[in-house]
Amino acid sequence: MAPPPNLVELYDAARGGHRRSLGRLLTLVERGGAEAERISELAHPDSGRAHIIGITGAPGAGKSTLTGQLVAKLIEAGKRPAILAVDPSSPLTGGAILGDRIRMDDVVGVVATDAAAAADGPDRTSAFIRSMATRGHSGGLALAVPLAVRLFDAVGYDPVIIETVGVGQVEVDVVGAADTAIVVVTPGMGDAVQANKAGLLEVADVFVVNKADRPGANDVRRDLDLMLDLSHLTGQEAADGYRPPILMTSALTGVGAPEVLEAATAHLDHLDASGQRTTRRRARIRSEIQARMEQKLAALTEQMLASTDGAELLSKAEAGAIPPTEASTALLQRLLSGDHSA
Ligand SMILES: Nc1nc2c(ncn2[C@@H]2O[C@H](COP(=O)(O)OP(=O)(O)OP(=O)(O)O)[C@@H](O)[C@H]2O)c(=O)[nH]1
Ligand SMILES: [Mg+2]
Repeated sequence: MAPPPNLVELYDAARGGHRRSLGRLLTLVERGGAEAERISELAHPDSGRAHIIGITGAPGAGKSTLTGQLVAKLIEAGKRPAILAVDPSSPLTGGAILGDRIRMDDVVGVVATDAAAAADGPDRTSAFIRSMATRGHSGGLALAVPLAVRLFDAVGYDPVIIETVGVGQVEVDVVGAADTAIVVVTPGMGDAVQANKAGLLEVADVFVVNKADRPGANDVRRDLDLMLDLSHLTGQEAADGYRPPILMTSALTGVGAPEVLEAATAHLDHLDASGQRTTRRRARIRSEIQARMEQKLAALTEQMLASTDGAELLSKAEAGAIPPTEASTALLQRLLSGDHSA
């Protein structure tokens, strides 16, 4: 076995701009467990600065293409963005990540992810693009994404952009927990209505109607505007009167991308001015703690059921000698008293 990586050295190197070290840390973050927790401790004092931007929308809406354009503009502006592309880990879409990378790299040009990572030297000028698979762990995404974001932030990337497909609660939550949530819709197929159904309307801070080069883009814009009017009427719009802007883009050519960045920055200014940036950060911390506790409790439950005591109570209940309620209460009591090792 290879010796365990020295996390302090890796972290210091990553802070110094060493891409490969950051890549190794991210792999450990993705894996979870004690090393991920140690990385969390190391990153803690240095994080809390970056603008966290979530980008979501239906499959194929152009999220990656748009992200590539945003990244190119950010680099031009002297920024150092990190991109976390969350792969829903479905066998159907698993192959899309490579495509994502290629498309982003096409736009970003020299910022080739793996090539730059392999170049091994310090790098303080380009973007870091990482895709993260969730590997079927329902809790994996909820734990690894927030830690990866904190790590990017701690080693000096800003903004940190998270791309997720807007299907499924966890994905929507991840983006909703960002400082600025960008929801991408496209012309056709009642996309605005779909976004509404997926719960994306409520989390959106900025709307992007991408593929504006296609017919129907103005219809989507109007639909979104109407829905925002309605949510205003029903009291859903934020009490501070912030209304998410609706921007038109054509990500293939980059038309509209600078305006998206301006809107994201304006939204961050609004959060700072209204004190809501703190509120969002608190909500993120709370939900990460909750996710971590739930995951540990689930693991302890498994451990308890596999223990001698657990197996005994389990087989009693299975044989009908005691009801499942009694078995679960007894096991929980033992778990909470810390007695789950046997
Ligand atoms: N016409 C047109 N096509 C676009 C535009 N933006 C993206 N596309 C195309 O739409 C397809 C999907 O783009 P992606 O950027 O991969 O979309 P995505 O939302 O990241 O897709 P997933 O990550 O697979 O959900 C690609 O073929 C793009 O070239 C646009 O503004 N106009
Ligand atoms: Mg994509």
